[in-house]
Amino acid sequence: MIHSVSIRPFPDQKPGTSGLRKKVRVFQTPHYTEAFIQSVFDAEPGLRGATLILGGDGRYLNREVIQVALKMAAANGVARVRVGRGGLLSTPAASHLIRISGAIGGLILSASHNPGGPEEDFGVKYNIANGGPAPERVTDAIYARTLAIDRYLILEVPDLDLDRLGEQRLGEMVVEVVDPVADYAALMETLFDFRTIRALIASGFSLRFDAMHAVTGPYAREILERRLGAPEGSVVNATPLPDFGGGHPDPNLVHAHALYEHMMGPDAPDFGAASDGDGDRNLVIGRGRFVSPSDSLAVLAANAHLAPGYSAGLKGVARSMPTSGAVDRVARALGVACYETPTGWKFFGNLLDAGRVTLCGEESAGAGSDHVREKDGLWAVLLWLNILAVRRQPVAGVLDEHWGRYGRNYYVRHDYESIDSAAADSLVEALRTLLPQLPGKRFGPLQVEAADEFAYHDATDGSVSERQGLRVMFEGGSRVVYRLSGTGTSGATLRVYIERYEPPSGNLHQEPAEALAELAAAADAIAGIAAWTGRNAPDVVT
Ligand code: VG1
Ligand code: CO
Repeated sequence: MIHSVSIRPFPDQKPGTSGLRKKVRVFQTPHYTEAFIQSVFDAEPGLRGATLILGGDGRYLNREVIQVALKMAAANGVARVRVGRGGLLSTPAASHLIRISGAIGGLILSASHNPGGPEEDFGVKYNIANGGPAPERVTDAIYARTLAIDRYLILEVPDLDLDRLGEQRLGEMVVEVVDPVADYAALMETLFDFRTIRALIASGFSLRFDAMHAVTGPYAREILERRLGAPEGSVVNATPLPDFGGGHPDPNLVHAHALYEHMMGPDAPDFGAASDGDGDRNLVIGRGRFVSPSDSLAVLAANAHLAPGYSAGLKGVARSMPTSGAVDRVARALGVACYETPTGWKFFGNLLDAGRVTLCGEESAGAGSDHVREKDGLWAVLLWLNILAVRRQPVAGVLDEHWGRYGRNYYVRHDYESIDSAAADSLVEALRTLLPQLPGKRFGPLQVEAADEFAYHDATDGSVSERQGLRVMFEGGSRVVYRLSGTGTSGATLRVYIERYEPPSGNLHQEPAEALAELAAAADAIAGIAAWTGRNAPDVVT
């Protein structure tokens, strides 16, 4: 029995950097979740009769919203939904399933690195038929629909059994519960030389993968432990929990601190890695050596040809604007194009679809390739392992050689979290006004060369995305970038990205905080961070 439920629109359902993210309590407001899902369905013209992919990162509310989405999909004429067992699918696995199923798209229930639980965050992302996050043209249409919606459609039926593999019916619609790991693991086997990685591990190479109680646990156990032979227990925090064990599943030096400590300690394994809530990010730490995500992207680009899936070389690379220029130097050496896009994976999709780039990445610990249309945490870990297995060098050695050839882009990101939204907007507005006056000004020993606001012109479809970050470039190639986060759920988060290049002949082994101290001081002086936010130090430094 299809019910049409009358509702009034919610004014706050504008998707951010990566879908709609709100407190669980907000999603629990009567009809709130349904209103957003119906808006997605209404904005997708090809939905009726199509296949849809559905899954989430297992956080609090995941199972409930999966049931709602299934009943709404049935009421909206979807022919088939492929849903991960237990309602689980990592973001890259969902992207892959969309592509191999010929699906019209997929709903991914995740707030990624944001914490989970009844008082924490939930999120809904929509990915389109290429497997990638909905581009702005689609998220704009979804948002417009949320402002006008007056009803949603839902089938009145009992809940489905999400834990039984195979097909069930929901009205006219077929629901297929699939193994969330199988297709993804098979894809990884086509890209990487599992035999060589297995031999490396068999020779005593040790690793630790911290799944942070999030969705990647089952994937990492299947691939790293079962297929590649890492001893049981190499994957820690491997069971997805609704509240991620109380932590933030954000793979950085702050929230993955336990892994960092372990990797710097006397019993460190050769290789350490962590992933985020929905499995699309990766953090890589060698024994005694942290790899900044921007450096990781550059190393992967420089060495990708060592893995079978990339032996033909790279067509090009892309990075988000705030990501360091380390990968640009590799692209130059390889003689391939390097694109600079706004923050968020949705901007890479067109470049990947057009065959212009093979590899992409972000400073926030996201890297990926044209194998799916999302960033992919385990993929990056496997590419690292494949590279190490071929080169038979420790992570630190690979990084030292890389810097010795390309130089080092010292890099740090300062996050000021949960600041007052009005103060954050004022800071940005004031800085925007100041930009034209900055060139020529001195801040300590640093002289500003140029300053602008980044706008992206998509070379494949001509679309333009304005206001994607404020940039201040200094003489000598250093820079500071400011932007407001689009994934937070309370107040505003100011991100300040700080970068300085050191040539191969320079000092390549400074502490980043030291190497960037003058720039960080300039970053504060230019934007008046302390004055606007009342904060004297960032909350999170990564
Ligand atoms: C953050 C990161 C960005 C990433 C986005 C989604 O966005 O900075 O690089 O693409 O999260 O990643 P923002 O707007 O807060 O800076 V995920 O793993 O949360 O889906
Ligand atoms: Co994520």
